[in-house]
Amino acid sequence: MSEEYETKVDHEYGDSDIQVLDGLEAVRKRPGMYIASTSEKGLHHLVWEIVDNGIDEAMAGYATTIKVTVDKDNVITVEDDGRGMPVGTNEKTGKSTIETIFTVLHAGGKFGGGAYKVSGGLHGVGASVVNALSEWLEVSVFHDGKEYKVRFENGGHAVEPLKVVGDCDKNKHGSLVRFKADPTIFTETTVYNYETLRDRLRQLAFLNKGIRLVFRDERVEEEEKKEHTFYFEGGLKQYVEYLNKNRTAVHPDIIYCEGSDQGIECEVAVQYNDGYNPNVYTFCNNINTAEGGTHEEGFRLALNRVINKYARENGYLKEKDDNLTSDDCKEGITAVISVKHPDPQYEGQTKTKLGNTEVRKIVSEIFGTQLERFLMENPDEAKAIMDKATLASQARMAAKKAREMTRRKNVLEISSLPGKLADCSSKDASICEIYIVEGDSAGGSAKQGRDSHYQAILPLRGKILNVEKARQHRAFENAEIRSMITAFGCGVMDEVDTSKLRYHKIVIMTDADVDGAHIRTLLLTFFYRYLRPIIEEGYVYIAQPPLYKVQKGNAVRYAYTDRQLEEVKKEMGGNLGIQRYKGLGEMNAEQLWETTMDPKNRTLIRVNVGDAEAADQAFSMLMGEEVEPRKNFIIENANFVENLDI
Ligand code: TSJ
Repeated sequence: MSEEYETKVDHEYGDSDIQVLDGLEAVRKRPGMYIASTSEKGLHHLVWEIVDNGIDEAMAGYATTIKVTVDKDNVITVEDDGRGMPVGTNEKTGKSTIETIFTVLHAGGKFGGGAYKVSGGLHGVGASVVNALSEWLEVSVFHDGKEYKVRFENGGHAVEPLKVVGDCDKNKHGSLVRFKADPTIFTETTVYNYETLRDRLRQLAFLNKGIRLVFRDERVEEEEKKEHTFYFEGGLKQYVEYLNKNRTAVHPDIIYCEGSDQGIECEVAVQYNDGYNPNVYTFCNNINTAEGGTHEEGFRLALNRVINKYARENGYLKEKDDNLTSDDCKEGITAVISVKHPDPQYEGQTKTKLGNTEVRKIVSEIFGTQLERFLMENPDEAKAIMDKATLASQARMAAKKAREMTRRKNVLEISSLPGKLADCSSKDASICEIYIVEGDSAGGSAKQGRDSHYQAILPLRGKILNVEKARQHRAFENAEIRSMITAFGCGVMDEVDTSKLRYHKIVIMTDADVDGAHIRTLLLTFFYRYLRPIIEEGYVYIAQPPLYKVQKGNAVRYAYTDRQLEEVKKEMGGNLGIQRYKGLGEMNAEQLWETTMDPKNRTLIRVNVGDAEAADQAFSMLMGEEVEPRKNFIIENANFVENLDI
């Protein structure tokens, strides 16, 4: 611990107080340099920064349980049952080790005794950053029947040195951190999101088998929702089971393997379902590597190699047949790959792509060997997988033939814009908007009402294809889908390049009824599956047309919710004419502009899918066949989109 500290701290000043002040003040001045942002996301970052330390202690084998509690006033408590942070004095600072860790930037970067510092990963900013950004923070250590405690206030300064504050059970041991995020830094919100905390803690439990994570939210009234314990002895195996719970598996047993090589741990779980899309989630040191990387490549290589080998040796592929492609092997797969690496290198646009080259071979060998054994030992399951991949291959080849025969251009090669598109005149994508409008009549009003300088309109006819239930070639044959891809201009699938996007706002504008909601979901599903970066990078919005028009004489007001209607009614007094809009088509061009398209008045909702797993769960539920979970989803997760006034 103190060695770590020595290598990191700059000794030039000699006066450690000044360094402390400088360090923490720098964090408070420019929080964006240390945490992702000061938005809701950054707020949750504080929790993960602290929780990671407890996970490290558990991964090192010293703690079994980590408990996270949110109080009514959004104070966070994180507690583990590990060894307890060292209560000694740090030689260099003359202060307690704990005070040093919480006040010196980077001093706590390598906490815990394990080989893998999850806190040294993507967001390893250290406990001192959390302290700097808290109104106050308290640390307790339970050890040898005593509670040691120190409290920080006022920009992260210890109120008094660490001291024994009382006795505790002599068998109790562990560390506890309690803090309140500083509302002058987190100006957007200091309210934690129940689902965000619960879902990430569940995910951490899946990723670290045998570690118990307890989530308690005192803000929740219902006792059964208040506390959740996540504990999975089966780890990733149970994760895949969870991910497939709303899907139909094509083989009962989950393929599960683990191993380690050169100090790198590797764990993989796989199960195929009857859908067409692959769902592959990869992690390094508990961090979701959304851009994939060498672990994902190793997995893909092994999957291809082993499936093709088995298919040839067991007569699923004849001598004359081509090999199954990577896409064939992945159709309908749900897979989670998790590696733990002592020195991860992250690359890519969002630094979520694992770069360590040795990982490719390690994952490929560990997974390949065990997949091969699984197929040999489970011929029934192997048959289900072979049938799945060979069918995918046949469908792919039939589609290719059909394309060649009609000489239809590949969707990626189409250059001319779709005829139905009323484009805008500006070519500056950063100000351009495209409205995807349901129906020709609403499309007509939108075309008339828009500001054609920067607003383009693309009317869609009827319902668009449910891509969750269709193979790729069917999607590319669909006229509505083709016109969206060409209009957006950013490519599709693996080739999406958002720098080529022609509009920085893609606005879905549908009726405020059940059909409208369905079309919206179909569109979002298509974006999610084929154009995911446009959602991830925040280019997709939902327009909010008014539900009511309230009139009194010449005065007209619009209401977007039932509550707003009540407010407007109160404000305007008696003798009102109230019209309920059933669809966009009932508004004339001017009204549509005023209420829904004019940046001065409109409310746009930015689509925010959080992490890929949550989004995928949402889509598979919304679009799947199981009705019950779908109902629950719609009731529980109204926060799938976030409100944004623009
Ligand atoms: F609980 C918690 F998550 F809030 C949290 C736990 C927060 C923080 C900032 C740290 C910890 C934490 C640290 N839990 N356990 C430890 N372990 C140590 O600091 C520790 C204990 C003993 C030894 C040793 O070598 O004897 C070494 C270390 C690093």
